[in-house]
Amino acid sequence: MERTFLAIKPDGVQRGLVGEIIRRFETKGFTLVGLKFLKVSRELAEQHYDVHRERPFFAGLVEFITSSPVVAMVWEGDGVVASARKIIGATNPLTSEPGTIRGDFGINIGRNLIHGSDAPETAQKEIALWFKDEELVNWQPHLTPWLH
Ligand code: FUP
Repeated sequence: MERTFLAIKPDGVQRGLVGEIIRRFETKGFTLVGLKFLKVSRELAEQHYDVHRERPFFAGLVEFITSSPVVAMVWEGDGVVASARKIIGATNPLTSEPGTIRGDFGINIGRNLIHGSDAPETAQKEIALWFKDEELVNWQPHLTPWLH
């Protein structure tokens, strides 16, 4: 079953949007298999955003993501990587559609509330970076037959 990595960023936590954001994935029908609340180390932040290392916004991005706690999660379900990206919305909240998390709650590209893996291969790397195997729970909700 496909899995994706999602992280509610410091702005989402500070603004009290943790419940609202989790609700959207839960009510869609995806399954939560990993969840933790943590202050991100500089090392983890730099590894997570390694592809952006040469970009002008890299230092500010690392500063921001390490500034205050985040909620790191792994969600499971058919097509969850692409579907979660749709639920999250476009990178710049000013252009993301209303109805998406960023479209409903954000205005600033540097404060866009949540991260979601952009492809299944990236998801696997990010899950391995943020979670140990034993922190992930293999289970199926009893509701699953009603969703398929
Ligand atoms: P996304 O996959 O939608 O989170 O977006 P990217 O991987 O392209 O960017 C990662 C993070 O870098 C964004 F969430 C916000 C930040 N960013 C900026 O601050 N400025 C930019 O011009 C682009 C991205």
